[in-house]
Amino acid sequence: MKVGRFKQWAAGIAAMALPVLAFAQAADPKPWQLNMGRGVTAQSVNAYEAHMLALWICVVIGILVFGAMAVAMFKFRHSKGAVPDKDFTHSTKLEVIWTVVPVVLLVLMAFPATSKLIKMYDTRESKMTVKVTGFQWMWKYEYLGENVSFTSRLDRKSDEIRQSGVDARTANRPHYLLEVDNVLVLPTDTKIRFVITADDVIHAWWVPALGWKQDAIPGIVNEAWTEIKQPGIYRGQCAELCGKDHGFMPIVVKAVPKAEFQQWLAAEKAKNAPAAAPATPAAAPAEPAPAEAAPTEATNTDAAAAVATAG
Ligand SMILES: [Cu+2]
Repeated sequence: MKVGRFKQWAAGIAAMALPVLAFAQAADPKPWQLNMGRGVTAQSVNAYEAHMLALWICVVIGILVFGAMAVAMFKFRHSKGAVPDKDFTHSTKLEVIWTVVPVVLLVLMAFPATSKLIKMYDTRESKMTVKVTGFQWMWKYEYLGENVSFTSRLDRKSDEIRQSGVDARTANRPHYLLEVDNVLVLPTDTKIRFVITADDVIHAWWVPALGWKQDAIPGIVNEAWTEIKQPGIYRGQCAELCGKDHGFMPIVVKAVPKAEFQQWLAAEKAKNAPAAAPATPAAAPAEPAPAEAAPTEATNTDAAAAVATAG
């Protein structure tokens, strides 16, 4: 009987602990993911480690407190002949302990958290700057000093599905509402500074795999930085309730090795520099030529220009 009950408890505790133990999360959040993701930047790993430190401290405190409660409830109960101590009022020693221990724990957690936060806001020695501007309801990206800029908005297919009224789960769109027409291409292993603002209302630029979110506020320029360690596609969303289409201004970052980024940038510059004016309205849907430089996402400026002129 006793063993059976212990097994039940053990199974329950194991079930609660399992999601916590599932550390190695992928870069992008997954449906039903319970723990925070590790991300792909030093900052996201810092945040993850601070979170895990606090989590494990909470787990230990939880076990001690609930364990003490369980012992008190099961061992010292009326049916076992326990008699309440009617003279007990307080214990100075205990009160000192349960004041000092939490203070010490908080101070211990504050030291690593503060040094991580200071690093997070240090944008010095960045190698390039991207200006991010939030609009209702899209993002504009400018590679400062490079003469490359474009807008990035919800992909047409997601937009069609959401406006068609069909159940999106039946529409077979893998990254429904998390796909854009023009992705933000960034180099890996490069400290990139972001200056972030907005044109109309407050938005917030958030890609979980990068480890931070930053408000985009009209009239104010906020700063952030990133250094992406591994190539890949990382998705995010506007994280500030910014109007009726707040849920439809996703962010897609494509991190590529430095050399590939330079090729992409050169191709973008070449597109922007000569004779950009007459080509824009009709060029977007057809776009035959520029496929060789960066096969997947080479459509950036054409579509961007079309979007810019349309909206
Ligand atoms: Cu927004």
